[in-house]
Amino acid sequence: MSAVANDDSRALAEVDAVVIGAGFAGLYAAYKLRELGLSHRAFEQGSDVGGTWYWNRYPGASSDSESWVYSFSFSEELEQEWTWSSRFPRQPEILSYLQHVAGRFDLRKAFDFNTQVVAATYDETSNRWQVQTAQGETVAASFLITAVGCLSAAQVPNIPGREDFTGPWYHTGQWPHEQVDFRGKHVGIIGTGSSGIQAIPIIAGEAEHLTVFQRTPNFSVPSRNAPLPPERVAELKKNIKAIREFCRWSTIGQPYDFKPDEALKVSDEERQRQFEADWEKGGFEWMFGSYSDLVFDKAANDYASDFVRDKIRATVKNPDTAEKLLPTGYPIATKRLPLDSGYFETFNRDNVSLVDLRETPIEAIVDKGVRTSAGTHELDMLVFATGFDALTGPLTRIDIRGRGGLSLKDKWTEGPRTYLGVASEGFPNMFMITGPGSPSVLGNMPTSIEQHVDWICGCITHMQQQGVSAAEPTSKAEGEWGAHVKELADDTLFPQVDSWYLGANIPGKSRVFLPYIGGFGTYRQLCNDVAEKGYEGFRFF
Ligand code: NA7
Repeated sequence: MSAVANDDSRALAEVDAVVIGAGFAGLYAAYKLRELGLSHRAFEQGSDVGGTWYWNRYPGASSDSESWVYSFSFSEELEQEWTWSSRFPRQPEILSYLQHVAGRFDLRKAFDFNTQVVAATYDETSNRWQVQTAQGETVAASFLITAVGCLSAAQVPNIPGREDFTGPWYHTGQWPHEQVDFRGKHVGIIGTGSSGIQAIPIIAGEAEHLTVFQRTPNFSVPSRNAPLPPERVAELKKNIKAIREFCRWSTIGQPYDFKPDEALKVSDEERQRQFEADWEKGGFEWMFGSYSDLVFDKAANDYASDFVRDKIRATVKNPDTAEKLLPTGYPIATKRLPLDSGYFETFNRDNVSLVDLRETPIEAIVDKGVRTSAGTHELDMLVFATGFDALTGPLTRIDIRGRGGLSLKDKWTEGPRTYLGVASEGFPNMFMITGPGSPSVLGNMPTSIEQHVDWICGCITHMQQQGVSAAEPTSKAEGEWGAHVKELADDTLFPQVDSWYLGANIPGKSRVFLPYIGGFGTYRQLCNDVAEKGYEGFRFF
């Protein structure tokens, strides 16, 4: 490894590390690699930094984590100088933040933008990754660090006739940079996950008419987003160190955690009082700062599910529409719980109609709209809020080949196999930031990302100290980790519903619970223990 990072590593054909992606993960990886004195190059498909927040520019796009923790903690100066305007930051503000970070720490110089990595092949004789870009360059690197995001492979469903639609259409995860003007238009939106639920109220406020095509009714909790007054900002900045430390060891990386009480052990009155009080606070805390049995016990979860269903009935004026919007048949939060700003209220507007696809399925997209079994809904524009090939998709769409030409995609046919969600047997020196098998999407992403990058850099430092050039998890460690991830998920209610957590939204994808659900703090401790034992579970050569 080179002792000193090259100041202008952009020109190098051989570096210590290649990073893929310029979101939170790629930026922090580039920062840390430079700190370690490792030469590196980084590639990003977009024209600038931002990752998720570069691509997801749809109206209403917002983080569901509170702004003061949806940010980096590695620099106290950064924490103190940046001021968030609201509780839940919106896409433009997060993008500005990441642009600020890139500028402040001079991180852009590591990146080639508008450059897509299409393949990475491990060369066993040189212990080097050969990383190929669509632009025709090949770079050799000792380490391959993927910072490709968990929700970056957009999924446009293969509905017959999609190409026949004559109006403009968009996927929320690949939104154009220029403003999309919905005024005077009849707009259709397919999908009522987090993205749809954020976008629908805003589009409804602009469009002549909005038709919402709903396949599975979703639970949603009010975000109660609001501007942050200066005194609150000052208080947060004063206490930020303690807040961050709490997040690091909490269940979902957030500044709150499950209560010690159980929903099944308190009286009906107490439970109702608590649900109501938390509902007024808004945010994920309603669920994940609530009773500790909600995600484990169906009867406990039923109380929470019933509470939200009652709220929907009380909000939506038309009883038929309310009935169609009611999520039934699965426990709340087992599909990713959205936060909303007036989602259910939107269905009280005269210019919004709801199509229940369980009653009248889509048959085809036609030139002028969407045809269901009940007839054609004429549309000028169509929005796909149809989600992503989560966690594995961003990795398997790159042709990654490890020892003996083993393809990652082939290895993961029956579901991803990783050790700690950070490495995979057969792929030496490939480190995945928030890969499948790590907590990742089950909480606050920047908390997960910083922990992973720090841990990966710790492992690389260990290798330098030991004078070894390659690290790879053992088959035993990987097998045990996979079994542990599955066992933890099976103890919860999560596997009871088809969701992207299980890959169930992608035709043909194996049904495997993808993230580690044992909690951010527990996972952090496990990773620390592995490191303390000389990176137990890895073989070095
Ligand atoms: P999600 O949560 O995967 O939601 C996708 C939505 O699109 C969901 O309502 C799906 O219904 C619906 N969908 C998908 N394919 C179809 C077809 N073919 N026909 C009709 N409806 C369809 O994606 P989001 O972008 O909202 O959120 C992803 C994450 O990004 C989010 O959770 C945050 O972590 C950030 P289904 O439920 O499958 O019946």
